[in-house]
Amino acid sequence: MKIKTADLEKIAATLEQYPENNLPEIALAGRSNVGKSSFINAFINRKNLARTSSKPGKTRTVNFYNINHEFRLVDLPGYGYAAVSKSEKDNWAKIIETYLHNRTNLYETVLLVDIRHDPTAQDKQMYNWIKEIGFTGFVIANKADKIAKSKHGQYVKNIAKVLQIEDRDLIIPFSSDNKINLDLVHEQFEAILKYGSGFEE
Ligand SMILES: Nc1nc2c(ncn2[C@@H]2O[C@H](COP(=O)(O)OP(=O)(O)O)[C@@H](O)[C@H]2O)c(=O)[nH]1
Ligand SMILES: [Mg+2]
Repeated sequence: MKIKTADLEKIAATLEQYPENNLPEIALAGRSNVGKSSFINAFINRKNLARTSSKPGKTRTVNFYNINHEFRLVDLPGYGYAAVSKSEKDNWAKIIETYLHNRTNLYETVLLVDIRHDPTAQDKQMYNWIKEIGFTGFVIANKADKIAKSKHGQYVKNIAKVLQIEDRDLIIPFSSDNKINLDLVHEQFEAILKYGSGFEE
């Protein structure tokens, strides 16, 4: 995939603020700090269009990145931030639910996890949600630079076990640091855009 243009098109706090649903979208879900913003930067080959942080963020917005005026990558608010109140967690769930359930131009929602760790209860919940809506269930196993390449298989196997994924090819080891499998991710996303929406028409 050739990235010609990439812009942060919209930061939306509510449904009314979403951009027009005129382009296909691929959304990224995952824990706060798992590397969603870094993934977007690596994907578009920019240092910091998407703002990254070493501290778990409290951003509660849906961020729309327009790529090539052809599709959007959508950065969903991260979860698992320990120090939030119940009402903030409910608010997070509402924001994600509103996006997932109303976006007819949403082609896939991809889950990012940390390759080194067992997916958390919230990862499992998010993944089940993604599958229930009817998406394929791609998983980006991020921060793969932190373990030896020879061990990627064994960590992928573990993630597959915890998330109950039969087809291990759905899980792609990835790193925004050393860009491992960036080509594969580009191909995968191209295929998603080509084969169309997971939404029931
Ligand atoms: N080593 C390594 N660090 C990463 C990777 N992706 C993200 N990080 C770091 O993890 C932290 C959180 O990243 P960020 O993209 O802001 O996560 P987000 O909260 O999911 O958007 C930052 O300090 C990043 O530099 C990766 O692939 N490898
Ligand atoms: Mg982020």
